[in-house]
Amino acid sequence: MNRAVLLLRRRLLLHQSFGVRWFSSSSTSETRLIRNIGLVAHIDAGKTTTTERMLYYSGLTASMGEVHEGDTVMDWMAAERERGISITSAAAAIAWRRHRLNLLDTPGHVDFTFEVERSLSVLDGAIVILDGSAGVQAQTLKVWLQADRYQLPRLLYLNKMDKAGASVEGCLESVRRRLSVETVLQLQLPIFNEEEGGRGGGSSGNNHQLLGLIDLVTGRLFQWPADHRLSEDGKRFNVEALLETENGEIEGGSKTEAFLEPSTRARLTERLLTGRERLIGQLADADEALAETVVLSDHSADHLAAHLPPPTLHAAIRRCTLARRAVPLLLGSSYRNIGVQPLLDAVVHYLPSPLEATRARAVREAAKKMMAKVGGGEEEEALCALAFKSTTDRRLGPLTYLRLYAGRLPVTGQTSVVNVSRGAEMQSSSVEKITRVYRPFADHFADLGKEQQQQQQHSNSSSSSSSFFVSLGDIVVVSGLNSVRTGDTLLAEGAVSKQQQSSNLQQVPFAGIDVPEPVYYCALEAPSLSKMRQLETALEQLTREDPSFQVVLADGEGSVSGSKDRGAASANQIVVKGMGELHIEVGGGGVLGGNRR
Ligand SMILES: Nc1nc2c(ncn2[C@@H]2O[C@H](COP(=O)(O)OP(=O)(O)OP(=O)(O)O)[C@@H](O)[C@H]2O)c(=O)[nH]1
Ligand SMILES: [Mg+2]
Repeated sequence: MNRAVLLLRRRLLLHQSFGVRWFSSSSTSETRLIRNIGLVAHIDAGKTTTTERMLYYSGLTASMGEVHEGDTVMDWMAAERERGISITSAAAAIAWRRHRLNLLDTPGHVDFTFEVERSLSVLDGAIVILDGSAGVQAQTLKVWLQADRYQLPRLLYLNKMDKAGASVEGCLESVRRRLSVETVLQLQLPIFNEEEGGRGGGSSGNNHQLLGLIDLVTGRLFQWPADHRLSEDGKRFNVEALLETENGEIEGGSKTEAFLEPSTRARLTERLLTGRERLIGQLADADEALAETVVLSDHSADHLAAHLPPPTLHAAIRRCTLARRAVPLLLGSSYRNIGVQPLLDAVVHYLPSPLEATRARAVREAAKKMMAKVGGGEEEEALCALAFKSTTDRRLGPLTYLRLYAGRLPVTGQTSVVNVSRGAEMQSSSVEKITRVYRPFADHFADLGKEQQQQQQHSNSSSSSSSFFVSLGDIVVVSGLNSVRTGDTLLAEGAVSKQQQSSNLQQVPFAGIDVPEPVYYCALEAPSLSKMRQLETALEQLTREDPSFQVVLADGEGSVSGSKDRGAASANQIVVKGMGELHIEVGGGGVLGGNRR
């Protein structure tokens, strides 16, 4: 392991209790506290930069990674660091406000669209990031439509608000026009230095320096000190309440007493009230319960803007977001460390738990119905999981990423599962054993079974190890499933009768991932026949890990492994299909190096 990787490891603060404190025998109480969220956007909008801040502010990392420094946790592959772009979706779990956020940082480049697709297929909500100076771009539209297909509630985050050309109005206009979103709920106003009058900010002579945000829901101003040492890289910021409303706790706020000049305070409060009045009007149009509150209140719009309590607005925004009647919009500059904590708060407040997500609920119901039909006689709700990614870790071997749609998964012992998508194909048996369960942190995996045993030894607990489970709705990585491929559905062995295990079962409705058709082809030639087998094995692994990468023999026959009977002229030729030149180049990596023509 090289020095840079060791340093990176040190930055990751995987304290032992992180995973274990989430287990219990209750199947749904933890599920309510889970948010499975993807960051999706056009290339370079700032997904990885934002995710790095999320890891840091949640306490998972001791320092922040930067894409241009090549030291991020999420862009961990050598090719990602060299090129400064994300190539695979990286997963990491963080704790925020007593919730667990399973984050998937997806790539924005069009060639890696399958990474977005497989991520969205298992998520319950998304943060769509825009470059505040560019608005909606080609790939923004693409990921938006993908999220529509999976019925995902989402937040919009206008990043890069520090750039000179950034404009909230311009972005709002392009969101309405290009994404056809009727109701965008702007929840914050940006504060730039030309209007700043407090003592906490700095002045650089640059007229477009983003200093902070006004939160229209809670009526507070958040201001980040310009000196990043004072702000501990954005961890600490000043908070001033502009309205006399009941507010909840503030995560990361360091100073809550008044720090603004009276005239600045009056001007910002005026802006807040105008924004709040507009927000309440939009919510009253989109949400019946809030409309009723407004109608019954007997107060003027001005009065309501100043006095409507934040929890009433929170609840209305949440209802509208979950029902996909509206999309909340937040602002910031992740690179300048401004706005990420309020974005995390918004994830907890407005995006659904697995119990509330439309698609996840439908899959769970369908899985329960299917298990009732093929019944192995399990009384409790049995495990149903979707495999959405396979990878090979140098240390741990083949790993499978799972999203649990029904039941729960023990973290110790072995769990036998039936691969219902591949029952007929698998010659010996469709049953495989999950041997270990991990929580992913990009390319690092925390063994939950080991953590649980250590914790038990520590506390001298007498409770049986089998009472620790990964909850319904969670996302984990497991080992032991060597035949499982992306998109396969797994059911607990006990939920499927012996007879049914060897027959061809149907997929659980809604669980599955669409693989896009390849659009770019290239021919490969092994340098010699003896190298051919090596090349085929490497390509086999590649297609298993990335199904949008296909391999066809030059004579047009089937898969790599079916390559026996070829004419002498094409004996060492293979056609590789992918989503674009970059996909083939990085997907092949060392495997294809120099062989492309
Ligand atoms: N000025 C400014 N630059 C930013 C901001 N956020 C990110 N960047 C820069 O934008 C570039 C791209 O950032 P990334 O975080 O890699 O973007 P991404 O969306 O993850 O990119 P892909 O994964 O490759 O699609 C980097 O150079 C960042 O430093 C911001 O708020 N302001
Ligand atoms: Mg990225």
